[in-house]
Order: sequence, then C-alpha cells, then structure tokens
Amino acid sequence: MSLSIGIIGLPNVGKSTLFSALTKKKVDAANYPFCTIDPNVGIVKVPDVRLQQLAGAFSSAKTIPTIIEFVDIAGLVRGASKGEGLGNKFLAHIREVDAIVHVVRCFHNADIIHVDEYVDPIRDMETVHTELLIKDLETIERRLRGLEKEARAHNKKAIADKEAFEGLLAQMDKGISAFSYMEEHPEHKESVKELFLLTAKPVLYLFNADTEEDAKKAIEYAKEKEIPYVIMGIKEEYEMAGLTAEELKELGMPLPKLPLLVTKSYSMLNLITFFTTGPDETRAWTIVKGMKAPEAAGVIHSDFKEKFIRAAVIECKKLLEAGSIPDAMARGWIRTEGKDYIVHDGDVMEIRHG
Ligand SMILES: Nc1nc2c(ncn2[C@@H]2O[C@H](COP(=O)(O)OP(=O)(O)OP(=O)(O)O)[C@@H](O)[C@H]2O)c(=O)[nH]1
Ligand SMILES: [Mg+2]
Repeated sequence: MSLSIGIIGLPNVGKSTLFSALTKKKVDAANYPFCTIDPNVGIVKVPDVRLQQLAGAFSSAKTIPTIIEFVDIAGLVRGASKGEGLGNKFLAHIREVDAIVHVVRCFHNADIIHVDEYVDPIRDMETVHTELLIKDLETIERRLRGLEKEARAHNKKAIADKEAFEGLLAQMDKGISAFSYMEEHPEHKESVKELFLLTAKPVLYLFNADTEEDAKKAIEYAKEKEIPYVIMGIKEEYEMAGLTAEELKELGMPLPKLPLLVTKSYSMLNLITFFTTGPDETRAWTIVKGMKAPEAAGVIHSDFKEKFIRAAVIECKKLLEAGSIPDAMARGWIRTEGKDYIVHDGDVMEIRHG
C-alpha cells in the first residue's frame, strides 16, 4: 500500500526543486512559470531509526523501509477553476492524491519571477485555497441538484446527504474547507467523503523561506487556521540532498529538514508503521491508524488477511531492550493477539496464518 502526496502551489515557487531533493530524480526546475506540465511521480523512503535498530539487533541481511509517493504537480494560478493557466488539468491531478503539501514562496529574490509580481505568502495561500473551494462548490451544487428528487421521495440517504451538503456549502461560503467541516461534523463525514472534494484532503504548508523571519506572517496564518506547516529553504535542501552526512558536517551545514517533511506527511495521512524482523530481513510496513491485525497482515500478503489465525506481538522498544526473541519470551513480553487486535505504531509482529 503506498499513498501519495501531491506537491502543489503557485508556479515558480520551488515545487519541482523540492521534488528533486526528495526523490533524487532530475526533473525540470527552472525560473519560469509552468515549467512543469505533466506531473512527476517519485517514491521516497520513510526514515525510521527503529528499522535500523531492529535490523542491527537481528543482523538482518536486508533492511526494507516503507515508502510514500510524491507527485510534483503543475503550478496553479488565480482562475484555475475556470480553466486559467493549466486549470482543470491541474485540478484533476490534485484529485488523485491522498494528501497535499502546499509550497508557499516566502523567500525574497528579485531574479525569480513571481506570477503575482511580488512576494505575499498569505495572498498566495488564499489564491490556491479559493481555487480549490470554487471547484468544490461546483461539485457540491451539482450533487445537490441531483439529490432534490430523491430527497422529496423521502429517500433516507438522500435526506442525510442533502443536510450534510447544505451545511458544507454554508461553511464553504465562509472559506472553511471540507476537511475542517468533517472534523467539526463527524456525523456528515461519510456523506462528504463520497464527493472526493479537493479541500477534503489533509494539507501541510511548506514555507519556502531562507529565514524564519521571512515566514513569520505565514506561520501566524497557519497557526490561526490550525494547519500544520514546516519551514525550509528548498534550494538549500536541494543542494544538501546531494551530500552525505559526513560531508554536511565537514561543511558546517545544518541538518537537512527533508526527513522531517516526509515523516510529517506520513503522520498527516494517519499512517503508522509496524515491523517484521528476522535474520533474512527487517521490514517496515505502512498501515492506516486503527487497522486490525488481519488487515495489517493483508498488507504483507493479500492471502494473510483471510487466513489470519493470530499474531505474536511485541513493541519494538521492548524487543530491543530484551535483545532477542527468546529473551523477550522468557520475560513474558511477547503477547498473542487475535483478530480484533488494533495494531499500534512500532509493533513488531509475527503473523500465523492457515
Ligand atoms: N532563491 C531561491 N530560489 C529558489 C528556491 N526554491 C526554488 N528556487 C528557484 O525558483 C525557480 C523555480 O523553481 P521550480 O522548482 O522549477 O518551481 P515550480 O514550483 O516547480 O514551478 P512550475 O513548475 O513552473 O510551477 C528555480 O529557478 C529555482 O532554482 C529558494 O528557496 N530560494
Ligand atoms: Mg515545476
């Protein structure tokens, strides 16, 4: 299971540079708007120290991290929802991703063209948000028109959907995203999810800034809206991405922030990691928070879900403390869990299946 994160933002703000730094893939990144047209897709390993620790403790021959997909999408401009710029094509690409990293230009550099002439992070965030909202409003209104007849015929689901969508429309008129609406109204979540709205996806802001001072206003805005954010100088990160940890130390460079972006994106998607380990390999697996043991087993192999019998489970920390499976067993730290067990982040599991 690999989920995808779309990198979005205005043209020429550093999206492709970020993508290259993350995926080590060479893609077109240049100082002109709409440099990217077709999306670039790349896979990124999710950094996790526990994986190396486990592999070390078990002298595993192979170490396999879990991955997340990043998609570098074309830049969006005001009017995109009406077809401006790359318009609808751009919006269609956003619809396909599971979450969004929204790159916002905060750095000042007169040589790099800004499509709206000068640097203003708040205006830019609102431009993008507004375009997504407009597109969503169209979707909701269209759906509501389709529901009228069924609701009048007392169809229960149609009535519930209608109530959910009308509430959502009223909130969206105030600029509220479908994501926030679902948080506020869990009772309408199922109805809203069915619309696949653009603003229903979780968002993480990436403030592309050389200094924290450059991002100050943007940070205040994100805090007020309760949207998570990271601050980094994308160009610097890109340059650092080509260097090893030793080289960075020698040059007196700061620690790269890209791993933090990856882990934040991962948790934004509500994802957690469990492990399998042994002499052959130690491997990290991705599941959605709240998944039960058979579903988690199904991520390893689709057959395991149906044929799941039980799992031997121990927290990664405990296993490392015990040092080996027999020692952990002797201490009574390995539990046997059944079909209803909800898997936790950091569990090390051995699945028994038929
Ligand atoms: N000074 C400075 N320049 C940057 C930074 N990040 C990106 N740039 C430059 O900005 C220009 C545009 O970068 P891209 O990564 O191509 O931007 P994009 O958002 O992918 O643009 P489109 O594909 O056109 O939407 C390039 O010349 C980058 O080198 C930064 O942090 N500081
Ligand atoms: Mg680009």
